[in-house]
Amino acid sequence: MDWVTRFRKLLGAAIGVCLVTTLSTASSELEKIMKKRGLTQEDLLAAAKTYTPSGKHDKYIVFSSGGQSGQVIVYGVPSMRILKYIGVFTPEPWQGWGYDSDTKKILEQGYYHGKPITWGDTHHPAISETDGKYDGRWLFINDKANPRIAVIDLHDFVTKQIVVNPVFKSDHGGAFVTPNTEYVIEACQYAAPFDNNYHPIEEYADVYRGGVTMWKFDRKKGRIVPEKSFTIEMPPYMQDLSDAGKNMSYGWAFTNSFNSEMYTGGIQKGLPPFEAGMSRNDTDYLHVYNWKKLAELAKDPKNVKIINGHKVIPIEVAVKHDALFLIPEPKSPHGVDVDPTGQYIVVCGKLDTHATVYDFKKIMKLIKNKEYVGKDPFGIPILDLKKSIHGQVELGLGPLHSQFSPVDGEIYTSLYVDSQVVKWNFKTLKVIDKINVNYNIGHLCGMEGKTADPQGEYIIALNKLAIDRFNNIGPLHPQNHQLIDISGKKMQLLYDMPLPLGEPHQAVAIRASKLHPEVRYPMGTNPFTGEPHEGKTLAGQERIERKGNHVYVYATMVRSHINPEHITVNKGDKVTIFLTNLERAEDETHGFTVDWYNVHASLEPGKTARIDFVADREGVFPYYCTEFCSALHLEMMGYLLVKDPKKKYVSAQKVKLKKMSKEELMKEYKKIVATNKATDEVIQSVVKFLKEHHYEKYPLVKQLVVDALDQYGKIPEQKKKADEAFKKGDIEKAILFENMIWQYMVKTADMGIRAKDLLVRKIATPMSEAAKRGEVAFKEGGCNGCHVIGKVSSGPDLTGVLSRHENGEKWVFEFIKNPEKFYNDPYVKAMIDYFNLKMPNQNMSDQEIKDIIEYLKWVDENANLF
Ligand code: CUK
Ligand code: CUA
Repeated sequence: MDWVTRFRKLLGAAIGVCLVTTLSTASSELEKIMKKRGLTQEDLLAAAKTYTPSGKHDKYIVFSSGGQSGQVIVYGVPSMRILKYIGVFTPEPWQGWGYDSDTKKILEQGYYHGKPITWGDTHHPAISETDGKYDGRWLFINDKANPRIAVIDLHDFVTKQIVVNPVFKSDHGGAFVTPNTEYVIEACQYAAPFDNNYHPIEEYADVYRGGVTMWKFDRKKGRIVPEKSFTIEMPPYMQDLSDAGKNMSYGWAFTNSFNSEMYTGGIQKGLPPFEAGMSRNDTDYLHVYNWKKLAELAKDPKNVKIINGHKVIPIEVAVKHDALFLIPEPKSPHGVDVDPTGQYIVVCGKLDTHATVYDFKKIMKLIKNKEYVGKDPFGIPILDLKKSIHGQVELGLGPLHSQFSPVDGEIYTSLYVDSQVVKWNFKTLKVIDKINVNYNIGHLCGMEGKTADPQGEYIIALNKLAIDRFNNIGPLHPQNHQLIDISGKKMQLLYDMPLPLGEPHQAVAIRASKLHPEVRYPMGTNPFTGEPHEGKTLAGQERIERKGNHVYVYATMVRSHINPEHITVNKGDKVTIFLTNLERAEDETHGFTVDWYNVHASLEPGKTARIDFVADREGVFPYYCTEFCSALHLEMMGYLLVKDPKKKYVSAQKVKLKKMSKEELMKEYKKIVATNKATDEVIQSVVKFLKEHHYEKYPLVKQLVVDALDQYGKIPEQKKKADEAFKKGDIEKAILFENMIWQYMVKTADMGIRAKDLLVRKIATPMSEAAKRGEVAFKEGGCNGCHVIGKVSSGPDLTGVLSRHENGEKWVFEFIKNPEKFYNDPYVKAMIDYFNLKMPNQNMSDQEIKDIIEYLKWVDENANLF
């Protein structure tokens, strides 16, 4: 009855607390470690600002592009702990992403001209906004290589949609959202013909085009609506990054470019390469366009051309309606960032050492007065650079991207060539501070740093190169995300995080408090529709159905079995397996795979998934759960048996199995029934405790109790089956069902005890620092090997021990210090005889013993809880 004893022990087990040492011992210990590891005071300060103790959570959540992995990386700030890789454009095996039929469908949405694409070049994640502030509901990200945009639901951190751009052949300036997420902006990068035909490079200026696609987002459905989306045609200037105006500049958007030269390369013909021709002019063009007006225009068929089934607003139409303008910008710029008020638009030079600050008010005045300095070859009015700007600031070499802080005018810009972050003021046009980063920073990520409500506190430098920062792991190094504290006057570098998925161009950070993800799905949900899955299967509904040569399996998974456990099909059959995870318990995910068929599904609590394959090979194929979900996880399996209908099989049964006698069976039956009874008593005592102490008042405890009772609720049905079998005289079967009951009890007790521990922590009197240390000493010193608080186990219960002896504290102190001296004391001798064990000398220090006594005092104060 090992388990029952274990639960009894656990029941009384003391609760865990973190290690706290006195300040003086701590500081000498600290000095020792500093010396040994060569740490400075500044290092310690940095550590204190990032280190996040076990169980503590981060203030900010970062969504980083996963670069060429085509995924999104989720991590916390300030801890820089990676929390998740979200499968987006490419298969992600753990999540079953691309290995079950439901997720394959999403990946198929991203097939480019019908071709499966299994990689992506993600650049810019964007969080959905309301009034220019993050609302934490959706995330968007682009794939530059195959112009696509993905929609990720932040209720479950799962990709729900991929759309392919119908006219572009690459994109870069996306995903960016308009202030109420009306549209998701996707700007083209490499100009190409909008149709899918051959056009010689000599026709570049005539046929090749760039542009910006405005993808309409339906917030209620959480999906992009392609029919309501449109593209604004633009000259083949190689549009680059974009940003939407906000507040004052709401309704407008800005996209820069780097090839106003319309240079077409030709290195193989003896011409200078692209890089020379594209950076020839001193200026390129910032595109300024009124998306709000263009969206209205796009509704009228007169104003659009339909290309590849998609609405395109021609340049002439945009110009005619005063909705598209150009302003020169210093050569080959990169980032364009709108400040929180919407008045200032900061463009970084890349090849120019300056940042240029445009003033939206000035731009609007020029537009209102139709004050143009000319037109480009496509007839787009050009505004005067000098008259549009607030000013320019020399920042350093290779300025790329910018982020804002809550301090008025304060802005942080990355310097790629200088490997620095520069803090400056875009209003006063003064540089304030610079910090070196390692090395070659691209984007930088502020906390909500590009919203109308930037939070300041930190900047993350997203460095392209790591060079010497980490252990050498071969020629391909990780990328380096560096956390910088910007709360003080000087920026302080806090932490280096190597990112093994490159190249993560951009990351966005949001306050964790703004995210409200679910921990489970309503039972039988298809996460991609939010509706009950076609294959939703509840307990008792498991079945195998055949329709012609298509076999449908409706299966369930719950700790620790898959139902059904045998699936027999004919070679050549199509097989569909629907799987429902019946768990309600938080984090009880099961995985599912079948040998050889290259399928895998991740089944989070409540989810239903579908798997399809053709049973094209004869044989025996084990299937099993791929998550270590319980102690009997390895037993969570079954067999797919594929037989060839054309073959005759001869029986191979030769092994004679020894049968148990009726008496032996009865003995085993009684034993398991008794175990179940004892376990149930333990469960009932926990339930009693929980009820008496009003567990329902504590949401976290309540959740655990609900999870526990969910397991417990499965017992009556099993009991019925056990009793029926017993009545029929099938004791063997009755034993098996009783065993199943015991499994459910173990799971109930497991969670019930966690609930009780948590509850005790909530209602007990607070522990003094000394008592906390005492508890640690009690556990680490091994006292709890024999003494269980609240229970008699291999040694006496210590509740009340301090009042059991005259001058109790002194007695206990002496006894712990020198137990040997007491072996002949009549009381101690009686104990030794009773337990057949002697209290050993644990060589505790005086301080430790004193702390343990403080702990025992706390135990006595809370004796009613144990
Ligand atoms: S880009 Cu990579 S550093 Cu794609 Cu936003 Cu600038
Ligand atoms: Cu379910 Cu392992």
